[in-house]
Amino acid sequence: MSIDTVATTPFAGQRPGTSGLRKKVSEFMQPGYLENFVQAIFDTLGAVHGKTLVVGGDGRYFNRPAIGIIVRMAAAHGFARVLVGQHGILSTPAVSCVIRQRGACGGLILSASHNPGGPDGDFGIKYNGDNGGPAPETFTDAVYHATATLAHYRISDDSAPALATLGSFACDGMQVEIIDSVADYAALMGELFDFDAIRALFASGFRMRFDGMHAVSGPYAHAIFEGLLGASAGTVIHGTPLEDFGGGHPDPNPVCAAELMAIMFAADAPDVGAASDGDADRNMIVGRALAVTPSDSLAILAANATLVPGYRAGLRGIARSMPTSQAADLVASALGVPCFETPTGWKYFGNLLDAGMATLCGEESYGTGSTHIREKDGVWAVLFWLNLLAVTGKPVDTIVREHWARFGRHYYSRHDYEAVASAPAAAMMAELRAGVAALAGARLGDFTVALADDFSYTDPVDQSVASGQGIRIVMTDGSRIVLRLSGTGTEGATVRLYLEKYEADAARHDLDVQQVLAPLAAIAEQLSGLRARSGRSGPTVVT
Ligand code: G16
Repeated sequence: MSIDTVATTPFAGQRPGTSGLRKKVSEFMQPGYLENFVQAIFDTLGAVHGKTLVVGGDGRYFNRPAIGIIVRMAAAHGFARVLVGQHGILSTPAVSCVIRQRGACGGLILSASHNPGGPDGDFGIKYNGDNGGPAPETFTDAVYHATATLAHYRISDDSAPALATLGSFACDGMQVEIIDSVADYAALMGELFDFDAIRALFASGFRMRFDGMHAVSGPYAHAIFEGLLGASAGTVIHGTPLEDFGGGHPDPNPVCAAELMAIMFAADAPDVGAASDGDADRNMIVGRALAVTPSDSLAILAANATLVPGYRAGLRGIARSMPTSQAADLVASALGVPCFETPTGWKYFGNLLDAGMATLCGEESYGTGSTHIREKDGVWAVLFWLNLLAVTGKPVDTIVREHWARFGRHYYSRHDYEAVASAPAAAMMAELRAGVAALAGARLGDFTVALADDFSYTDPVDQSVASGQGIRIVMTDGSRIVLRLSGTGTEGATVRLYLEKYEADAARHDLDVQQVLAPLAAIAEQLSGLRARSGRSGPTVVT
């Protein structure tokens, strides 16, 4: 066998976004495109001799060929061992878990998360480091710079092993171990949660519907919920990963998981509904006729964490992304622990978790996680809720309403303007940025602006600064308007508008969310001209 050094030229735009490099499949499948990006990662890593790399993906179209290329490139670069999920399947949280448990130097995750798949859909790749978490911006910036000057990539001419059979194989002298996709992860879940209590809950007739959305959570959900915990067959729907996710959009929110919502709002609804996304790091929790917002879910898990074995010792702190509602802040203050506000992107939680400054993290974009790994974790969040339901004996909506009664309710919604033209979106953000500071103290409708800025974050661990992270207009009553551009889209620009209003009075906790937030939406429109500039009469998705 020999190692080929293949001449190549740089591809423009290989800059990782909020979570790795995401592009259309057609772009990724151009000869040399994936190879260049992987070469840039390996160049940035430096010496890898004797090290172990984890590789797996969410099963989307191009997952398996991509793994073959990566294995052959890893062999050419001197890795001692590559661990690959059987059939190429590893959820994002499972990769994080395997990296940590097996002492790997890092992992490559092949996923575009909730973005649609199939030949006309999206593909993505991201590198996670030895703590199991997404590489920090310093690393992804270095990778991007490396892509701009690449002249060659190195690849073995040996063939990569088939991915179907568990066991140890060789590729050009490098060991390739095909591992069970679920086992390490399921064992970790068994250490964190009271599986006996959850088993007893299901045995008592408790019913759940979990929607795998034909993405990667299916095998984990089948093995853990129906296998280990005894939930009845049929609990998991759409549980087989498909290359195109069955034509769906595997994003666990009330819009994309409409089938689950219909089940949970029907007269004979199960006790709890849940869904997870393409790579199984997101989650949505739905009670009977009540979808729990991700921001509330984080706050509720934090407030009740000591009921769960893995968190009995209490929390060191909570972290949330800036656009996520401030519900968790009130819990942190009641617990007497810090609440950190980071930019959007799970990578910003890594340092806080590594330093033991935060125990739970969460984001408005249906992501929740903890110190157990360094990624957000969809199945973990569902197990956390199941554990709470089992030990409190209360239904989901009672837990949520009791939480609001104690802490107040943060009415919250995100309005997405997807795939709008990039230039007017960028111009709108630039104008907002230029004018935002002048808004401080202004009277806007019934509100007075307390703070207005373009959010900037100084990491308390390494003092690195991330600026330009979103326009934030905070009112004196705590209400907020946030505007930022998505970093995960693959078509034009996606503008996200986040609206939040706090209501302490329990008599006012059952109002219509959009009506409560309408005055803030009107102010946002007046300040940004978003509808006119995007050429849209309203948002494409409201969650
Ligand atoms: C990624 C990031 C999250 C972020 C989300 C949305 O999630 O890991 O931190 O909240 O994208 O980002 P944006 O608003 O920039 O589109 P995932 O599940 O897509 O990997």
